[in-house]
Amino acid sequence: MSGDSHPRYDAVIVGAGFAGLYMLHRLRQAGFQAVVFEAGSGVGGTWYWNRYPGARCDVESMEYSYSFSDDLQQEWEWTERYAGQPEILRYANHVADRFDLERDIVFDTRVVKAHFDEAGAKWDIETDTGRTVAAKFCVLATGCLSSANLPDFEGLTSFRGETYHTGRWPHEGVDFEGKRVGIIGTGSSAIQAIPVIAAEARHLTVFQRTPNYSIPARNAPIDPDLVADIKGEYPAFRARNYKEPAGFGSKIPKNDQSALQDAEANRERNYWQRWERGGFGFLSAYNDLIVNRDANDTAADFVRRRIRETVDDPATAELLCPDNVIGCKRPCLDTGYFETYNRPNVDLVDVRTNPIDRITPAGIVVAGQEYAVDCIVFATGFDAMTGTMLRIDIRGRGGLSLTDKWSAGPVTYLGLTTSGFPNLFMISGPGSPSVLTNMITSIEQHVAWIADCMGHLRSHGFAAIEATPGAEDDWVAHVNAVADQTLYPTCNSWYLGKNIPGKPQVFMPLIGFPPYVEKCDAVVANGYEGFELRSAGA
Ligand code: N01
Repeated sequence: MSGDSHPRYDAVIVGAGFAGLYMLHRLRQAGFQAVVFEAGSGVGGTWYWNRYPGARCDVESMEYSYSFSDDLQQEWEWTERYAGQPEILRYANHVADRFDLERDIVFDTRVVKAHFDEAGAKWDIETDTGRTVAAKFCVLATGCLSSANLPDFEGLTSFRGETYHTGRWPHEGVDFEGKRVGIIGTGSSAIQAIPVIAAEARHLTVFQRTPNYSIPARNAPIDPDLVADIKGEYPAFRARNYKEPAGFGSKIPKNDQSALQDAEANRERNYWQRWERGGFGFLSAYNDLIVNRDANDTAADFVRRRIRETVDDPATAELLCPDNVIGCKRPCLDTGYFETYNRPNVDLVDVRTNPIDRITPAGIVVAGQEYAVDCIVFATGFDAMTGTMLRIDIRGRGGLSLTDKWSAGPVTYLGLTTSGFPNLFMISGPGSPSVLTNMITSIEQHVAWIADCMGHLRSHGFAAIEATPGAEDDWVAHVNAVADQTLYPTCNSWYLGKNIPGKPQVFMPLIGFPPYVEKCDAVVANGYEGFELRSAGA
């Protein structure tokens, strides 16, 4: 690709989710010319695609929103403690309108190639609609959970009924009334969808490979007093959240004590209070739940007892009881999930002991038995964190492909850049806290860092910035060392790539938001330490 005769921008941004929208806004404010390419027909990213029944955020509404505009955060009114997908999508559209973003977004257009032209110090970018543009910078705002994972089940294409993936849900919705539905998977998406589908369908069969812990969300109409309190001091509230390990939850009561040092009766009371409050605060009950297996067992055991108490049929309850570490796979929040198994129209099928054999024209076969269904919902997750980037043919200096560079797992500096790929930025990339935080908080921090970096290059006359291999190696070692101090690497989670056959198994996100922010700030304060800044022609 030459790109020389094609439109030339300061930056191409890939994706118009929360990351791409804010990146565009920030770059415009800084006087850069940017264009966004978006595969969907509208803004919203994750919230544009994931329209399955029951889809809802599990970070509370007053926190899962942009902080960059005080007018925006003061004026927007959330209706529930946790916003549902339609409301979050309305919010994304409101932001796009309010800041007049759509005029620089090209919809229904997927970036398929991004090649770095060393001589021209620019990225040549090609889309699936045949557009070619050039830009000094390329920003991947592609989302951590945007490449749907559809396992390669034998016979899948022979199925006569409809199939759906939670992450690619039809915009017009699906009518399950009178239908026999099969759902494969019991992750966050399924745990939200199952109670809603069960209430509508004639029959629901859940195919479960790994049982999951889930904490009640206790969703409710938003408390107007809480809204007034937060809006009375929104910037200070955001600043407190910024200091939290996951960038949210400053209102959750903390307890800097080991679970093993508390008396059993106190511990039980503590877990109960948090269970009743609902939400992620359950996992903040003690300071060692994610680092000490014995401590973790006390919380895991509490949840297993709640499952056994809730689910009437003892055999189903046992199947639903997880035996791994609580919190090392992404924790789930639910509304009536375990209760759903008491409905007469819901069955649970274990596909851990006997994996799904195949799909037939009429249903799903496990251990030689066919479960007849009219439609199948694949709640089978995503090729997380790297999948979407690697589906683009990205080539850096010397034609090095990102796929080759990351063949043993993603390698980045700060989760923002990767050496060999000058002027290429990732928002919430592997090696950054991203999926272990409130995504919008992480996105805002990355966008600000990237926009400031571009401003620095412009004002100092640099043509390119690139991570040094040494800084990158040290960073990868750091991300692994932090993970190895915890129980996170012990589960078959998508954090490790274990959900995708053949994917290299590396713990991808960095644990701990505040130290990460300090590191990013220190890198800048030390003159972009760990990066090489090049002048034109150098
Ligand atoms: O996907 P998942 P998800 N045969 O990967 C199973 C975010 N999110 O879409 O665990 C049988 O968690 C798989 O089984 P196993 C959140 O970060 C947020 O539910 O690999 N089963 C698992 O049960 C979340 O973590 C929100 O053994 C197969 C399921 O499919 C992330 O998105 C809501 C299989 C996939 O679970 C992804 O969640 C929703 C096979 N071949 C999602 N392959 C909120 O904010 C896979 N499975 C609330």
